[in-house]
Amino acid sequence: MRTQVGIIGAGPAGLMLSHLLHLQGIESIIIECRSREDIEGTIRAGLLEQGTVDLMKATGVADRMMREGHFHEGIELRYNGKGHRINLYELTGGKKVTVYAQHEVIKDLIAARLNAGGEMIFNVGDVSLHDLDTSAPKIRFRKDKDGELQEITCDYIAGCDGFHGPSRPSIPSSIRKEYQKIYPFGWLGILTEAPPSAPELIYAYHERGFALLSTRSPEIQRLYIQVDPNDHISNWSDDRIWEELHARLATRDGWKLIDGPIIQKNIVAMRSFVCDPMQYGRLFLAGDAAHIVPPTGAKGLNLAMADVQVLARALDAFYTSGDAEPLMRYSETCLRRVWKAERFSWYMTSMLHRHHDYTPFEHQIQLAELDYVTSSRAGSTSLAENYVGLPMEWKEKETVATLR
Ligand code: RFL
Ligand code: PHB
Repeated sequence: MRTQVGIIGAGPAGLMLSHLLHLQGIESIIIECRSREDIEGTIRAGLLEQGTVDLMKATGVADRMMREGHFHEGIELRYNGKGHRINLYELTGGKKVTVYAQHEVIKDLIAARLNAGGEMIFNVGDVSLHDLDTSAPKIRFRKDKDGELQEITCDYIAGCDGFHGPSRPSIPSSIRKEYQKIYPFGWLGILTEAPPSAPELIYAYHERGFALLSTRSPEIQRLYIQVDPNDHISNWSDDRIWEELHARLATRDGWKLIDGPIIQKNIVAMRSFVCDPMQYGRLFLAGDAAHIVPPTGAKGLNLAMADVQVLARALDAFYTSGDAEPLMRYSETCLRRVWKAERFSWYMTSMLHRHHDYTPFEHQIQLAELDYVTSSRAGSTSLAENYVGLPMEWKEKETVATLR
């Protein structure tokens, strides 16, 4: 097999990249180790930045999101039994965030690729990358996990295979610098059949630990609580989960959390991670393959979408005018945004979680930080600007150019 861009992984990064390349007349093949049903059913992210929504709209994959998504103009930060609204819309000059589940984005992108005759091979096994420092890099894999070995010869390879995929380790370790922080807490996430308890997301700091109230639809809600990352889900009965949620989200003004049957629950660990550079020879990493953020800032999927926009534009420059400069600068361009999202995600995580190793002094500093961001216009504007998503790098450049 031969293609222009071989894409490993059918997550948001791989699927959106393939979609963007198609719109630019560049062909690609996606290979994915899981089944279509599996990736379309995996519960993960829920919050899309304005830029991600704009991208989906501009490229014709937003119809269902516009009908079924929830558009929020603010979020609430809750601590000491009181809620404080951050008016994202007003503080950012009219930007919003959208709640629309990641697996729905995946379904929409797969449908768009199939409609356009795009090639996606699911259920592959034994994926490996070869000849990355030549002009004909190759991907080898087995169809249906253990079928015959197949090979795709490509002009370029996009490693969109998430944190555990084979792409990043294919960059020689002598070239790769990795930055990492492991947090001493995880999130227990649930889906529950209940109506929404609040019109907007609530991020709560409580001495028993962080809690987050999010939504999915008028009938299904998504909630999270901070737990020990090594804890086992079997230790968490539904009653125990609700008891914690009620305690951590309680206010002094009679607000009521509406509970219901829990239909899904799991625990995820939290880390921050960056791989620098995000490219080697003709391999380009995008999304979780290159960087991980803790979910408190809701940035992971959005960063993946930002990376592939940079990559699609760079590949377009190469194929239309032979200009390889944007490809050479891919890593540098992406990492500027990545580090700012890393900073924000780390900041939100540090501010909102209960740190069991903190001294009483440090707990007071945490409360002072919450008081500052919720009472100072400068503080809440900074949070709002980062939360809705910073502008894309080339847009920043355009702004600088206009100012000159
Ligand atoms: P993905 O989604 O992990 O997709 C990678 C794909 O590659 C496949 N793969 C392989 N394919 C072929 N061969 C191999 N050897 C392969 N190895 C792996 C995998 O099967 C998979 O299909 O990476 P991508 O595309 O970079 O997308 C990243 C996002 O999925 C991730 O950052 C977000 O889910 C993070 N995240 C959130 N991001 C947001 O922007 N907003 C949110 O509200 C948000 N909430 C969250 C989150 C992540 C969470 N968890 C589960 C960690 C909430 C949670 C709880
Ligand atoms: C979600 O709805 O899953 C969600 C929302 C906001 C976050 C993380 C996850 O920060």
